[in-house]
Amino acid sequence: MPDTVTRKRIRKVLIANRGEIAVRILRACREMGIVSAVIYSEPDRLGLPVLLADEAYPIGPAPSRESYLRGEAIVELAREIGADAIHPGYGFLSERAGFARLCRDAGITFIGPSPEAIDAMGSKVESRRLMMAAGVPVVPGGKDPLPDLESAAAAAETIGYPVMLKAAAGGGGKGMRMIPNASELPGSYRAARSEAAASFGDDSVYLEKYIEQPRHVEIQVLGDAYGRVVSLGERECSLQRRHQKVVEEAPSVAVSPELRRQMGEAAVLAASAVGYSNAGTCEFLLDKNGDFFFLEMNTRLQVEHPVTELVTGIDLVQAQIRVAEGEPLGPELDDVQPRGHAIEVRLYAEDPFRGFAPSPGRIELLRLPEGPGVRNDSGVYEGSEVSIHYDPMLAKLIVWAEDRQRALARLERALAELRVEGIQTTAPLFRALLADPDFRSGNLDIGMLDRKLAAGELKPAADDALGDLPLIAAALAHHGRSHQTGAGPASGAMSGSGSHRSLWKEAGRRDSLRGGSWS
Ligand code: MV4
Repeated sequence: MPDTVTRKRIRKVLIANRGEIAVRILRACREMGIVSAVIYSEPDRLGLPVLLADEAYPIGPAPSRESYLRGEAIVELAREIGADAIHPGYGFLSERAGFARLCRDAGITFIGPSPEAIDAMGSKVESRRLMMAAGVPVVPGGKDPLPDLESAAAAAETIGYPVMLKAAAGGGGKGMRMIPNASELPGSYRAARSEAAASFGDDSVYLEKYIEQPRHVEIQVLGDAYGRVVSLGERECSLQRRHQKVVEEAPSVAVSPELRRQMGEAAVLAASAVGYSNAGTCEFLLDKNGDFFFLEMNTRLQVEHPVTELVTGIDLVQAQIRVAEGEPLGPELDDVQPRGHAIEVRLYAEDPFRGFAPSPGRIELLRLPEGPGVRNDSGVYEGSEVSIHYDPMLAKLIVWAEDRQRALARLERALAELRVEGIQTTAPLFRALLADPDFRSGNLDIGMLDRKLAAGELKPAADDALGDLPLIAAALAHHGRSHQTGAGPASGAMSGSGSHRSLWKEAGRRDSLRGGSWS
C-alpha cells in the first residue's frame, strides 16, 4: 500500500443532499454502523431524510444557493458535528472540484473522486483530448476549437456530413447542432458560437461526426485509492426526454458479453487516465454497427445506480464509503457479470400527457408496490408536500427478474399496484410505454421517446385516471350481489344500479377523507 494513502474508519457521514438519494445514503450508513447526519432546507424540514437520519441540521432557506450549495457552511458543519466524511449524492455539490478541495483542506473525507479527477473530466475538449491520448474511442472529429468558418468547413469535409457542432465549454447538449450538409454550415456555425458565448462565456466550438440514432449506454466503474479500477457493466439509458432519463435498465439488450468486455475495458482506461477513485460512470454512444464512442464521464454516483446494484449484487453506496476509507477493491470484482435483468422508472411530479407540466402539491395518497423483485427508492411519504424548489423526482421504482421479459411483467404488475393521488406523476407514461412494441422488444435509441411523444404514440390507458375505482366498483358489485343472492363473483364493474350508487358513495367517502378531488 502506498504510504500516501491513509486508512481512516468513517464513523459519521454528513449527507449533503435531499430526497431519495439522501435516504439511499443514510440506509447504507445504518447498515454499516455509521452515524448519518443530513442537512435540510426550510421547505424540507419534514422531509423523509430528516425523519430517518440519526441527526438533521438546518442549512438555510429554499433556494439551493442559500442551502444545499453552501459548500463552506457544510464543511464547517461537518467539523462542528464531528463527521469524518461528506457524501454529496448527485447534483448540488457532487461534481464541484472546489467543494472536494474544501473537504480535503478541512481534513474531511469527500466520498467521491479527487478534485483533480473531477476537473479533468469537467471540461469537454480537455477530457476528449485526454481520452484520445489514452486510447479510449471517442466520436471521430477534431479535438481543437475551430476559430473561423473556413477551418470549420475544412474540418467538416474531412469528417464527412452529417456533422455535429458542439460548444467546447458545453455539456448536457447545450449549444449542440446537427449539420446535415455544407449549405447549413455557415448559419449554424455563427449561431452555435453566439449561443456558446451566451451560455458558457466561451464561444469556442468544435466538430464531430454525427452519430445517427445511437443508444446511450454507460458503464459503471469503481476505483480504489491504490489505482485499481473495475467495470461493473453497462446500463441502457436511451429512454430519455430532453436529456432527462426516464427509464434505465441493466444489462442492455444491445450489449453482448464481448461488447461488454470491450466497453468495460474502455471505461477502465478512461477512468485510469485521470487517476479515478470511487464510483463513476463513463457515457458512450453505441451505434447501429455496434461501434461505441466515449462521450463524457460523470464523476459521481448516478440516479440510476440501483439497476447495476440489482444485477451485480454490489451495494454501490457501501462500496463508495469503503473505498473512501482506503479499503482496496477485492479480487472478486475482477470479472463481474450481470445476473438477471433490472429496470428502473423515475417517478416525477409531472403530468406526462400535458407536456410534462410540473405538478407540485400534497401527496394525498401513496401506495408503493411491494412483493417479489420490487425495490422502491423513495424520498416521499403519504402527506409529503412536493415543492417547486427542487428537482421533481419523487421516487424510483426498480424491478429485478431472471430475464427482461419477466422484468417487464414485474414492472407492469408493480405499476398496477402503484397509486399516487394529490399530484400527477409520470406513472401513466410507463404504463403506456409497457404497451409499446418497440419498448417491449428493446428496440431503443436516444430519439425514440421524443419521437413517440411527438407522434402521439404513447397514450394514457383508458382506466389510468380512475385509479382504484374499477376495483372498488367490482368489489361493491360483488358485495351487493352476495347480500341479495349469496351468489357468484362480480361480472362487471357497474352491473346493477344498487352497486352503481354504492360505488359513488364509496368514492365520495374516500374523497372527503382526503379532502380532495379524484377527477
Ligand atoms: C452526440 C450525438 C450524436 N452525435 N454527438 C447530447 C448530450 C451530450 N452529452 C452529447 N449528446 C449527444 N452527442 C454526436 N457526435 C447525440 C447526442 C445526444 C444524446 C446523447 C446521450 C443521451 C441523450 C442524447 C440525446 C440527444 C442527443
